[in-house]
Amino acid sequence: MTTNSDHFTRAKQFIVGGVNSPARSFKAVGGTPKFIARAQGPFLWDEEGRQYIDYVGSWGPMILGHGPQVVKDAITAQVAKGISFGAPCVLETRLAEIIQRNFPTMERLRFVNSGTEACMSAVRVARAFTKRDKVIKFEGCYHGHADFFLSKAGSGLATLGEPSSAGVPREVAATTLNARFNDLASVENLFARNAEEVAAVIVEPVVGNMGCVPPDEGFLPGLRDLCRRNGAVLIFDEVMTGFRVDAGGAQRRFAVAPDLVTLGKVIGAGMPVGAYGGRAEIMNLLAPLGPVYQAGTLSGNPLAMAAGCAQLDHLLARDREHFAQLERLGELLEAGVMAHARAKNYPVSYNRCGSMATLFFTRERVRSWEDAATCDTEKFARYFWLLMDAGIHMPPSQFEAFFLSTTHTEEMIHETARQMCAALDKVFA
Ligand code: HOZ
Repeated sequence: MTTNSDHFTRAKQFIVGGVNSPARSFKAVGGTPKFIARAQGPFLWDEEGRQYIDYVGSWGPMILGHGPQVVKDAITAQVAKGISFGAPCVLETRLAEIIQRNFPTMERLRFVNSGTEACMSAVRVARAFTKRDKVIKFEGCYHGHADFFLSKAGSGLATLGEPSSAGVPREVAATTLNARFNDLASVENLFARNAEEVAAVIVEPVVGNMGCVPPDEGFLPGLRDLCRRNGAVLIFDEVMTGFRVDAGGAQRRFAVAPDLVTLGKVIGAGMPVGAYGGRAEIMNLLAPLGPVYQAGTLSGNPLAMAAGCAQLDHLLARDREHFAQLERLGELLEAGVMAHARAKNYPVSYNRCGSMATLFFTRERVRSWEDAATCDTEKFARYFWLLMDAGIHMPPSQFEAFFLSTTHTEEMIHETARQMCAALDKVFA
C-alpha cells in the first residue's frame, strides 16, 4: 500500500513543501498530512483507506456535508452544457439573486474566484470611493494573501508563527493599520492618529482565523459607528460566516449593516468562488461603469455558479430547520466537552458561534489575538493527533475554527465529545 507518508515524499519532489496551502503541511502539529482520497457526507477517507469524521469541511463551505446529491447533479448537468464560457450566463444572475435576498446590504455584487480576490477587490473599491489609502484590520484576522493583508495576520501565518510575510513592500505594509479585535478604543485610536486617511475597516465579524472568536456585544455596532463618523467604509469579511452563522451571515445574526461584504467558497458549495458587494454607489465605481478595474475569465464560472445555486437552494428551502439543527449540534458538542473540562479544571476554553467553534488550550476567554497567543500549542498538537488517531479530523492548527454540517448526527457528536474528553484526559494526565 502507498502510505500517506509515501504520497507526501513524492509530492515534495514537485510541489513546494508538498502542499498548496501551508496549514496543510501539518508543520504546526508535526507528523505527516493525510492525503484525502474521497469525501462524502460527514466523512473523509485517506489514501490508506482510513475513515474520519470531518470537522474541517474544506474550511467551512461543506455546510450540507461533502458531496450533497443536489450539488453533484447540478455540476454533472452543467458539465454537459459547458465548463467555462468567459461570457455572461444566467446562472450568475440566479446566484447573485439568491445571495442578495439573504444579504440585502449587497445591493450590487461581483463574482470572483476566491475569498482572497474578494477581499482584495473590496479594499480597492473602498479606496477609490474614499480616495484614501489606509486600511484598518485586526490582529489575527485573515483576509487572504493580498500584500496589504499580510501584516499580523491569522490562520496559516499565525499557525507557522510568522504573522507577517516577506516580500511585501514596506510602503504597502505601511498602509495597513492593526487594531485589536473586540477593542473599540484601539480602532478609535488609529482613526485619531490617521485622520481622514483611513479608507476602510475590514473585519471578520466572527473571527475564524485565530480560532473562533465571536464579537463582544457592542463591538460590531461600535465599528459601524466609528466608520460612519470617520468617513470610512466598513467591510465584513463573511468568507467563513456567510451562510454559516445564519442564512444572512453575521450581519443578520448581530444586526449590523456593513457597507461592503465579501463571501467565499460556501457560495460555490466548495468550488473556487468568491463574491464582493455592497452599497451600489460604491460598487458602481467598478468597470465598466466606473474607473476601478477587476476582471477574470473564471469569474462567474458556470460550474461554480451551478454548484452554488444547488447548495444554497437546498440549504435555504428549509433554512430555519437547518440552522436550528446546526445550532443544536454545536451546543451538544460544546456542552459535552466543557462539562468534562470544567469538572476536571483543565486549562482550556471554548468559543462557539452556531456551528463554528474552537477549543483553546488556554484558561483565558479568547477575545483577541493576544488571548489566543497564550494557548499551549504543544498540548494542542498532542490533542490533535489523539483525535486523528481516533478517527476525528480537526483543523491542524490551534488558530483555525472547526465546522459542523447538517450530515453530522447526534450520535457522531456524542462520540466526538467522548473522544475529545478522552484526548484532554491524556494531554493533561
Ligand atoms: N488557512 C486556511 C483556512 N483559514 C487554510 C486553507 C487550506 O489550507 O485549504
